[in-house]
Amino acid sequence: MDLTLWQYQFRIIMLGDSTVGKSSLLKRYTEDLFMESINQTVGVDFYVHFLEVEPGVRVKLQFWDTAGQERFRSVTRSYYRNSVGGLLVFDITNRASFDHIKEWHGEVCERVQPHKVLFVLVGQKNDRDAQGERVVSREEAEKLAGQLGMPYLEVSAKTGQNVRDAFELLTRRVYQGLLSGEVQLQEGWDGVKCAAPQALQLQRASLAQPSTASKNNKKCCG
Ligand SMILES: Nc1nc2c(ncn2[C@@H]2O[C@H](COP(=O)(O)OP(=O)(O)OP(=O)(O)O)[C@@H](O)[C@H]2O)c(=O)[nH]1
Ligand SMILES: [Mg+2]
Repeated sequence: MDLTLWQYQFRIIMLGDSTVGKSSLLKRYTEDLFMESINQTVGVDFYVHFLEVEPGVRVKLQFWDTAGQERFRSVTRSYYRNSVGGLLVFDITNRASFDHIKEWHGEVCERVQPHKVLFVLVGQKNDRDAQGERVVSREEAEKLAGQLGMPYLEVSAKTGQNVRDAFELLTRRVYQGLLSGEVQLQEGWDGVKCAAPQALQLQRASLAQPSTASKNNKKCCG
Protein backbone atom coordinates (compact mmCIF):
# COMPACT_ATOMS: atom_id res chain seq x y z
CA MET A 1 0.00 0.00 0.00
CA ASP A 2 1.22 3.54 -0.74
CA LEU A 3 1.65 5.04 2.71
CA THR A 4 1.64 8.58 1.40
CA LEU A 5 -1.84 8.35 -0.09
CA TRP A 6 -4.44 10.38 1.77
CA GLN A 7 -7.87 11.79 1.13
CA TYR A 8 -7.67 14.57 3.74
CA GLN A 9 -4.94 16.46 5.52
CA PHE A 10 -5.71 18.07 8.90
CA ARG A 11 -3.42 20.49 10.67
CA ILE A 12 -3.53 20.03 14.42
CA ILE A 13 -1.87 22.28 16.99
CA MET A 14 -0.62 21.27 20.44
CA LEU A 15 -1.16 23.97 23.06
CA GLY A 16 -0.46 24.35 26.76
CA ASP A 17 2.16 25.48 29.25
CA SER A 18 5.76 24.35 29.10
CA THR A 19 6.45 20.87 30.63
CA VAL A 20 2.83 19.65 30.53
CA GLY A 21 4.00 16.96 28.10
CA LYS A 22 2.86 18.06 24.63
CA SER A 23 5.95 16.71 22.85
CA SER A 24 5.80 13.54 24.94
CA LEU A 25 2.21 12.94 23.82
CA LEU A 26 3.22 13.26 20.18
CA LYS A 27 6.23 10.98 20.65
CA ARG A 28 3.98 8.37 22.23
CA TYR A 29 1.35 8.67 19.52
CA THR A 30 3.62 8.75 16.48
CA GLU A 31 6.56 6.55 17.64
CA ASP A 32 5.20 4.75 20.74
CA LEU A 33 8.13 6.10 22.76
CA PHE A 34 8.46 7.86 26.10
CA MET A 35 11.52 9.71 27.38
CA GLU A 36 12.01 10.83 30.99
CA SER A 37 14.46 13.35 29.63
CA ILE A 38 13.23 15.24 26.58
CA ASN A 39 14.34 18.58 25.18
CA GLN A 40 12.07 21.56 25.59
CA THR A 41 10.58 22.55 22.28
CA VAL A 42 12.19 25.54 20.63
CA GLY A 43 9.63 27.43 18.56
CA VAL A 44 7.61 24.76 16.76
CA ASP A 45 8.26 21.11 15.87
CA PHE A 46 6.51 19.10 13.23
CA TYR A 47 5.10 15.53 13.35
CA VAL A 48 3.10 13.46 10.86
CA HIS A 49 0.78 10.52 11.39
CA PHE A 50 -1.80 8.74 9.22
CA LEU A 51 -5.19 7.60 10.46
CA GLU A 52 -8.02 5.78 8.71
CA VAL A 53 -11.16 7.52 10.01
CA GLU A 54 -13.44 5.06 8.27
CA PRO A 55 -12.74 2.23 5.83
CA GLY A 56 -10.98 3.70 2.80
CA VAL A 57 -10.77 7.24 4.22
CA ARG A 58 -7.20 8.02 5.14
CA VAL A 59 -6.26 11.25 6.90
CA LYS A 60 -2.79 12.72 7.04
CA LEU A 61 -2.40 14.44 10.39
CA GLN A 62 0.15 17.24 10.48
CA PHE A 63 0.96 18.25 14.03
CA TRP A 64 2.41 21.56 15.08
CA ASP A 65 4.08 20.97 18.43
CA THR A 66 4.43 24.44 19.93
CA ALA A 67 6.79 25.54 22.68
CA GLY A 68 4.90 26.38 25.87
CA GLN A 69 7.49 28.88 26.98
CA GLU A 70 6.32 32.48 26.78
CA ARG A 71 9.45 33.68 24.94
CA PHE A 72 8.41 31.67 21.85
CA ARG A 73 4.85 32.97 21.80
CA SER A 74 5.29 35.29 18.82
CA VAL A 75 6.48 32.31 16.73
CA THR A 76 3.85 29.85 17.91
CA ARG A 77 0.99 32.34 17.41
CA SER A 78 1.65 32.36 13.70
CA TYR A 79 0.58 28.69 13.54
CA TYR A 80 -2.86 29.14 15.07
CA ARG A 81 -4.61 30.40 11.96
CA ASN A 82 -3.90 27.40 9.74
CA SER A 83 -4.94 24.81 12.32
CA VAL A 84 -8.30 23.06 12.22
CA GLY A 85 -7.88 21.15 15.48
CA GLY A 86 -6.16 21.74 18.79
CA LEU A 87 -5.21 19.63 21.75
CA LEU A 88 -5.35 21.86 24.85
CA VAL A 89 -3.03 20.19 27.33
CA PHE A 90 -2.54 20.70 31.07
CA ASP A 91 -0.78 18.60 33.71
CA ILE A 92 -3.07 17.21 36.44
CA THR A 93 -0.23 17.78 38.96
CA ASN A 94 0.26 21.44 37.96
CA ARG A 95 -2.55 23.82 38.98
CA ALA A 96 -1.18 26.81 37.05
CA SER A 97 -1.18 24.84 33.80
CA PHE A 98 -4.91 24.15 34.33
CA ASP A 99 -5.64 27.78 35.21
CA HIS A 100 -4.00 28.88 31.96
CA ILE A 101 -6.22 26.71 29.73
CA LYS A 102 -8.86 29.45 29.42
CA GLU A 103 -6.16 31.87 28.28
CA TRP A 104 -4.79 29.47 25.66
CA HIS A 105 -8.30 28.85 24.40
CA GLY A 106 -9.26 32.53 24.35
CA GLU A 107 -6.09 33.56 22.57
CA VAL A 108 -6.47 30.96 19.82
CA CYS A 109 -10.18 31.66 19.24
CA GLU A 110 -9.54 35.36 18.97
CA ARG A 111 -6.67 35.00 16.52
CA VAL A 112 -8.22 32.45 14.13
CA GLN A 113 -11.34 34.48 13.36
CA PRO A 114 -13.29 33.96 11.09
CA HIS A 115 -12.04 30.35 11.16
CA LYS A 116 -12.79 27.91 13.92
CA VAL A 117 -10.54 25.45 15.71
CA LEU A 118 -12.09 22.30 17.19
CA PHE A 119 -10.55 21.29 20.51
CA VAL A 120 -10.14 18.42 22.93
CA LEU A 121 -9.06 19.17 26.52
CA VAL A 122 -6.42 16.79 27.83
CA GLY A 123 -5.34 16.22 31.45
CA GLN A 124 -1.79 14.87 31.18
CA LYS A 125 0.45 12.75 33.50
CA ASN A 126 -2.46 10.67 34.71
CA ASP A 127 0.07 8.04 35.89
CA ARG A 128 1.01 10.38 38.76
CA ASP A 129 -2.48 10.17 40.21
CA ALA A 130 -1.53 6.83 41.81
CA GLN A 131 1.25 8.59 43.78
CA GLY A 132 -1.26 11.09 45.15
CA GLU A 133 0.20 13.95 43.13
CA ARG A 134 -3.01 15.07 41.47
CA VAL A 135 -4.01 18.69 42.22
CA VAL A 136 -6.72 19.14 39.54
CA SER A 137 -9.78 16.93 39.99
CA ARG A 138 -11.44 15.17 37.10
CA GLU A 139 -14.72 16.91 38.00
CA GLU A 140 -13.38 20.45 37.70
CA ALA A 141 -11.62 19.60 34.43
CA GLU A 142 -14.84 18.13 33.03
CA LYS A 143 -16.70 21.25 34.14
CA LEU A 144 -14.22 23.50 32.33
CA ALA A 145 -14.41 21.35 29.20
CA GLY A 146 -18.20 21.64 29.31
CA GLN A 147 -17.99 25.43 29.61
CA LEU A 148 -15.63 25.60 26.64
CA GLY A 149 -17.73 23.15 24.60
CA MET A 150 -15.19 20.37 24.16
CA PRO A 151 -14.65 16.80 25.38
CA TYR A 152 -12.19 15.97 28.17
CA LEU A 153 -9.81 13.02 28.46
CA GLU A 154 -7.16 12.09 31.01
CA VAL A 155 -4.03 10.62 29.47
CA SER A 156 -0.48 9.56 30.23
CA ALA A 157 2.32 9.77 27.71
CA LYS A 158 4.37 7.67 30.14
CA THR A 159 2.05 4.65 30.23
CA GLY A 160 0.31 5.41 26.94
CA GLN A 161 -3.11 5.40 28.59
CA ASN A 162 -5.76 7.10 26.43
CA VAL A 163 -3.18 8.74 24.17
CA ARG A 164 -4.49 7.24 20.95
CA ASP A 165 -8.06 7.92 22.07
CA ALA A 166 -7.33 11.63 22.55
CA PHE A 167 -5.82 12.10 19.08
CA GLU A 168 -8.46 9.98 17.42
CA LEU A 169 -11.29 11.76 19.19
CA LEU A 170 -9.99 15.07 17.89
CA THR A 171 -9.47 13.72 14.37
CA ARG A 172 -12.98 12.29 14.25
CA ARG A 173 -14.39 15.57 15.55
CA VAL A 174 -12.74 17.40 12.68
CA TYR A 175 -13.85 14.79 10.16
CA GLN A 176 -17.46 14.98 11.35
CA GLY A 177 -17.22 18.78 11.22
CA LEU A 178 -16.07 18.54 7.65
CA LEU A 179 -18.92 16.24 6.64
CA SER A 180 -21.54 18.32 8.45
CA GLY A 181 -20.26 21.58 6.95
CA GLU A 182 -19.20 22.98 10.34
CA VAL A 183 -15.66 23.01 8.93
CA GLN A 184 -15.43 24.63 5.50
CA LEU A 185 -12.61 24.39 2.98
CA GLN A 186 -11.47 27.87 2.09
CA GLU A 187 -9.09 29.41 -0.37
CA GLY A 188 -5.94 30.58 1.38
CA TRP A 189 -6.58 28.49 4.51
CA ASP A 190 -4.50 25.36 5.12
CA GLY A 191 -6.24 23.84 8.14
CA VAL A 192 -7.80 21.15 5.93
CA LYS A 193 -6.79 19.93 2.52
CA CYS A 194 -8.91 17.56 0.51
CA ALA A 195 -7.54 15.53 -2.37
CA ALA A 196 -10.91 15.67 -4.16
CA PRO A 197 -13.12 18.57 -2.97
CA GLN A 198 -15.92 17.71 -5.40
CA ALA A 199 -16.28 14.27 -3.84
CA LEU A 200 -16.64 15.95 -0.43
CA GLN A 201 -19.49 18.08 -1.78
CA LEU A 202 -21.24 14.93 -3.00
CA GLN A 203 -20.70 13.24 0.34
CA ARG A 204 -22.17 16.23 2.21
CA ALA A 205 -25.15 16.23 -0.13
CA SER A 206 -25.67 12.52 0.41
CA LEU A 207 -25.63 13.03 4.18
CA ALA A 208 -28.17 15.85 3.86
CA GLN A 209 -30.47 13.69 1.70
CA PRO A 210 -29.74 10.09 2.66
CA SER A 211 -32.66 8.60 0.75
CA THR A 212 -31.44 9.83 -2.63
CA ALA A 213 -27.78 9.36 -1.89
CA SER A 214 -25.44 7.18 -3.78
CA LYS A 215 -23.47 5.00 -1.42
CA ASN A 216 -20.52 5.29 -3.79
CA ASN A 217 -19.98 8.93 -2.84
CA LYS A 218 -18.72 8.16 0.62
CA LYS A 219 -15.04 8.82 0.12
CA CYS A 220 -13.24 12.01 -0.67
CA CYS A 221 -11.49 10.30 -3.54
CA GLY A 222 -10.61 6.90 -4.81
N1 LIG B 1 5.10 11.17 34.87
C1 LIG B 1 4.95 11.65 33.62
N2 LIG B 1 5.86 12.50 33.11
C2 LIG B 1 5.67 12.98 31.85
C3 LIG B 1 4.54 12.61 31.07
N3 LIG B 1 4.61 13.25 29.90
C4 LIG B 1 5.72 13.98 29.92
N4 LIG B 1 6.37 13.83 31.09
C5 LIG B 1 7.63 14.48 31.48
O1 LIG B 1 7.41 15.87 31.57
C6 LIG B 1 8.55 16.60 31.11
C7 LIG B 1 8.15 17.61 30.05
O2 LIG B 1 7.66 16.93 28.89
P1 LIG B 1 7.60 17.61 27.44
O3 LIG B 1 6.93 16.65 26.56
O4 LIG B 1 8.93 18.12 27.02
O5 LIG B 1 6.67 18.89 27.73
P2 LIG B 1 6.20 20.03 26.68
O6 LIG B 1 4.79 20.38 27.03
O7 LIG B 1 6.46 19.59 25.30
O8 LIG B 1 7.15 21.26 27.08
P3 LIG B 1 7.60 22.51 26.11
O9 LIG B 1 8.23 21.93 24.88
O10 LIG B 1 8.58 23.32 26.91
O11 LIG B 1 6.36 23.31 25.83
C8 LIG B 1 9.57 15.55 30.65
O12 LIG B 1 10.50 15.32 31.69
C9 LIG B 1 8.73 14.31 30.42
O13 LIG B 1 9.46 13.12 30.60
C10 LIG B 1 3.60 11.68 31.64
O14 LIG B 1 2.60 11.28 31.05
N5 LIG B 1 3.86 11.25 32.92
MG1 LIG C 1 7.61 20.34 23.78
